[in-house]
Parts: sequence; C-alpha cells; structure tokens
Amino acid sequence: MTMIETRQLETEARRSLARILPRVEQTLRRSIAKEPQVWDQFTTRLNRNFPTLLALYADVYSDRYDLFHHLEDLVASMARSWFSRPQDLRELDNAREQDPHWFQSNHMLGGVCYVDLFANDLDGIRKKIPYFKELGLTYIHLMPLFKAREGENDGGYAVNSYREVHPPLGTMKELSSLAREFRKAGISLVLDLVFNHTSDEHIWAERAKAGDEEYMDFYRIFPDRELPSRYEQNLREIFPEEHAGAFSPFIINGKEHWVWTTFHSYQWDLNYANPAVFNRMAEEMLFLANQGVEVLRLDAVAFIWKQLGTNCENLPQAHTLIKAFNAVARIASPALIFKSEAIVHPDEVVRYISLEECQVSYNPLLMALLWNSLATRKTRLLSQALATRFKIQVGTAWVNYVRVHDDIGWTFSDEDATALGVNGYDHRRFLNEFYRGRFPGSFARGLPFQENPVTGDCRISGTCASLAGLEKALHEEGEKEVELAIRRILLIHGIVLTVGGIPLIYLGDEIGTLNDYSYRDDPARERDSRWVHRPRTDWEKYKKRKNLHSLEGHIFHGFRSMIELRKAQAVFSDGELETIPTGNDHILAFMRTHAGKRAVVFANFSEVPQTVPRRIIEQYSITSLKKLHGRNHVSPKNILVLEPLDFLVFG
Ligand code: OTU
Repeated sequence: MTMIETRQLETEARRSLARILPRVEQTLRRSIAKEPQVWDQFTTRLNRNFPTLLALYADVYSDRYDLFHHLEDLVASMARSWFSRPQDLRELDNAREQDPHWFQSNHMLGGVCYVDLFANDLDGIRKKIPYFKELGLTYIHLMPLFKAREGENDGGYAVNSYREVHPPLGTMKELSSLAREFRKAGISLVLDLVFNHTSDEHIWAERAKAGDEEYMDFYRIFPDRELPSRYEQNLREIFPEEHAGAFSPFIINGKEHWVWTTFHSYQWDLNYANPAVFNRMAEEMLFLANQGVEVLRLDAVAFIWKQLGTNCENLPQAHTLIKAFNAVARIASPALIFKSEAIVHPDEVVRYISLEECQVSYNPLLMALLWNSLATRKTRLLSQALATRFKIQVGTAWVNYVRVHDDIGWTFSDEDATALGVNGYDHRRFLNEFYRGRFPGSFARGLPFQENPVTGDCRISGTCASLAGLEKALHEEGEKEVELAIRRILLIHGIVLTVGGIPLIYLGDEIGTLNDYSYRDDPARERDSRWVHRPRTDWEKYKKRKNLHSLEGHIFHGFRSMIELRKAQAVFSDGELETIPTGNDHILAFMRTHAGKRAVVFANFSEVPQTVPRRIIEQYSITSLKKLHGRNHVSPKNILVLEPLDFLVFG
C-alpha cells in the first residue's frame, strides 16, 4: 500500500470511527461511567488497529450496500466484549503485548487430549494439572468440548453452541475457572474455533431450517442441484465414505434444498460472504477469549471462502477474513493468538502463517515426512523439507507433532518428490499400504481413513506406538522388535522436541498407548477409524510410568529426558535451523543456532548402525560440543557410529 493510500485509509478510518463511536459510546454509557479507563484502553487499541480492520473488512464486503451497518455492529460487539473481559485477562493482554514471542521459548511444550477420554470431565482435567506439570506442559489443547449434537458429532466438531460446554463435561463457568488454574500453573489453554461450519442443530441452522431467510443466508443453501453440481466439478471430497460431493439435501420450508457440507452432512458450512456471519463468529471468538483461551485453533481454515470455478480452498478472501479476525483480537483480546489448521499443500500451509494472520500453525509436512522416513528408512524428503520449507516469518512458530486426533495425510509436495526422483502418487500408495501393515516387512498397525477408490486417496489412522511397530512387536514378535519400536517413538518425538517451534504430544503417546479398536462397537463411531487412535486413557498404565523396568516407564523416561534437554537448552527456542548433508541417506542431521549457542542433532532412521562421515564431525566441530543425549560418543579417530534408530544431540 502506498503512503498516499495509507494516509487515505487512515483518514477514512478516522471519519468512520467519528461517526460510529458516539453511537457505541451511548449504548455503553453506564459501563463507561463506571470504568472510564476501560473505555480508554479500548479506544486506544481501536484507533491503532481500525485502519487495518477497515481495509480487510471492506476488501471482502465492499459490494454490500449495508457495509457500514455491519462495521458499526462489529465495533459495538468488540466494545461490549472488552467491557466483559476479566481484569486478569486484560493484564495478560498488556503482558503479551510486551512479550509477543512468548510462545517461541524452549520451555514451551504442548499436549492435546479429549476431556472425556483423558479425565472424564473438566473437573477431572483440573485434577490432572499436577501430571501436566510433571510432564512439563505449558500448552494444553482440549479437544472440542462445546455443546454438540447427540450421537455422531465428528468428535465435537459439529458444534450446537459455542457458549455452552457439552453438559456431561461440565459448564462454561468451570471452563473459565479451569483456564485460570492453568494460567496459575503456567499452562496456556488452547481450544478450537470451529468456524468453517456449525452443526445442523445450531440455533442458526435451526432457524434456517424453519425458513428464516436471515439465517438461511448464514449458510450456503441452494433450491436445487444446479449450482451445487457446478461447484462440485472443482471440489475435493473430504469425507467420501459419508457422502459424495460437498452438498447434502435438507427439507426447508417443506421443499428440498441443498446445503454446503464440506465435511459430514450434519456440518453446515457458514456463508462468510454474509458480513453478519463474520460478526457473529467474531463475537463467539471473543466470548471464548474472555473464558481465558490463549490460543484458538482455527479449524479447517482452508475452506471458509467459496468461489464458483475454484476448488474453494485457500482462496485469498479466506486469508483476508482470518486477518480480519486477527485484527478484532488485537482490539478486544490482544493476548489471543491463532493456530492455523491447514492440512493442505505445503505451499498453501505457509501462507496462513504471519503475525497478521495465524501466529502459529500445525506443521503437517514435518509430521508426514517423519513417518515417511520411518517407513523408507531414508531421510532425503525430510531433509529437503527442513532445508526448503521450515523457515517461516520471524515471530511466528510451527506446532510440530507426530500425530494428533486426526488421520495422517501424505501432504508432501509432488514437485519436491519428483525433484528427488520419487513419484508422489505411487509413493502415497506405498505409504498407505505400509502403514496399514500390508506392505511386506511393515512394522505398522494402522487403519485406512476415508479411502477413495476413485481417486486412490486414503489417509491413515493409528496411535504413535501402533504405527511405530509396538503393537505388532508386542503381539507377534520379540524383545528386539519391542526395543526398535520404542526407539522409533522416541526418535520422531526427539526431532519434534529439538527442530524448533512448539512441540505437541498427543497425551497417551508418552507411555506407548496402542490402538483401541473398541470404537467398532459404537454405532456413533464405527464408521470413523480415527477413533482407533483416540483411546480412553488407562490410568493403570500411567501409574507404571515411574517404573523404569516397565514398557511405560521406559518410554516415559525417554520422553522426560528429551523434554528436560529441550527446556535446559535455550538453543531450542526460536532461531535458525541448518540441515547437515551427511551423504548418508539413513541419517537426518541438522544444526540449531540461537543467540550464539548451537546444537547438532543426528537421527538414524534405519534399524542398522550408521556412520557419520569423519568430514562432518570435523566440519561441524562436533568434538568441541558436549554429548547431551544418545547412545554413542565421537571416537578419538573422529568416528561417530549411530546405533539403530538412535537420536543424538551435541550442544
Ligand atoms: C478438521 O480436519 C478437524 O481436525 C477434524 O477432526 C474434523 O473432522 C474436520 O476438520 C471437520 O471439522 O479441516 O484441513 O482429513 O484431517 O478434515 C483439513 C480429515 C481439516 C481431517 C481434515 C481436517
């Protein structure tokens, strides 16, 4: 934007606020009289960020004759929300504005779990805070806990109300006091903002079903198949096993209509072409922020804007809307940051990451390529990805993980694979065969998810331990294979803990939890294999974590020693990563640098010993570093042999 455009925008913003603020002030006159300083805080941040918000909002909605009405409505919502924001969160706002990179510290460690599966309810989660502190968590993502439809609800991603906790789990009051307890324990609460869709039982959808035109315009509803069929010519099918295409039939006002349902039929995509949808979802976002949520996981960000003739993923307006939500947060909940959930081509994933959009993002490419390296025992794709796709905007951070509640999708770039002589389509077929345990010599026990016989697409479900070979080893093989499986679990988590960014552990993986096949007996879950890796926590297993002779203790001890290593070394906070070309395809090697400190990591992805070439030892002066983790030392002749599946750190 040129200087003149900026000045024009600032003038426009000032004029708009001059018209809007007196009316908003009038509606809040009693609150302002009671807390004038709170109004001053609000107007200070509003004046600072409104030009940005106005530009973004107008960019999407400038064709609306009622733009100004919706803009005023949005400012009023932000003002009301700011006055409702608890004082301790306003103090957190100030602290985070002073320390905007708080989440880049090497002390950060994330955990994710379902409230009911991990500890029955919110009170149960509260009682696990001592365990979260023992593990070293500073970030806890509680899977969707909002009031959801009964029966099938996509693991809570079909939300009936963002204002209520799903009754069996507790209440919103309990959630906000839990968030306060987490903060006292140095743990940031992370929740989902499921903002691409609501359940078909959300009040907005109920009103639409009753034929209320205002709420029918909250969704993408068509009177016949004409436009849906045209859209579908370019759309991906996300849940083909549940319904073909991206639309589902519903009777509205006694007539059949077609509703946009990217995911399950009971998940209705919201219509962000309607500014009222943006404004209402902004209110839900600020409501959750005022409960003490510090990071919102923006679910299915890629899908929120639709345009005929495109694949309706990752469109420019989707980015503009997320930046507008970010600007709303800067004004009315400054401590809040966004985590992008875009499981798409790596070129697109990185476009969601910036201080103005999503400050942090899942790193699905690293996740997929860690499993690729375990299966192929080769690290070229992984090393290439770290060298060419790991660096992101200063001040932002990856959330690095080996798996979460979802399926594993092979989202590497075909162009990158071709550059290494690998055919992307064929290689995905191999990986799906391997992780289903159907490829000769596979150690994995995973299940297919949303297999699409037409396109050949398939994703994989499974816990870390079952995909890494522990399930097969325990049931069919011996001690040696059990040890190798444990090393695979620790190897890929070791990389996640040292590569940079926020490491995220699916809770249960730190004690080697295996697949749970009981979901097959539950009619609401039997068709979704992702429930195989969402087992109910076995606290008897957790009790063994202190017994080093137990399997759980062996794995837990391995996690704890790597977590302590990360927290002890500032070099593992933000900073640089440089891949080291060892010339040995079985070894991944990289150097981390930060504030004059450096650390070198070697990871052997094969089940046989591998030697690091002497020239590497000398070129990177490894002998001048201390060995911080792993089984072997550098020999006097500068020879370093990595044991099978070993993970070594020098620093
Ligand atoms: C997300 O999923 C959630 O993580 C899934 O648990 C939900 O089923 C889904 O949205 C609908 O809310 O948005 O970027 O492949 O990995 O749909 C893609 C299935 C998503 C999920 C994918 C992902």
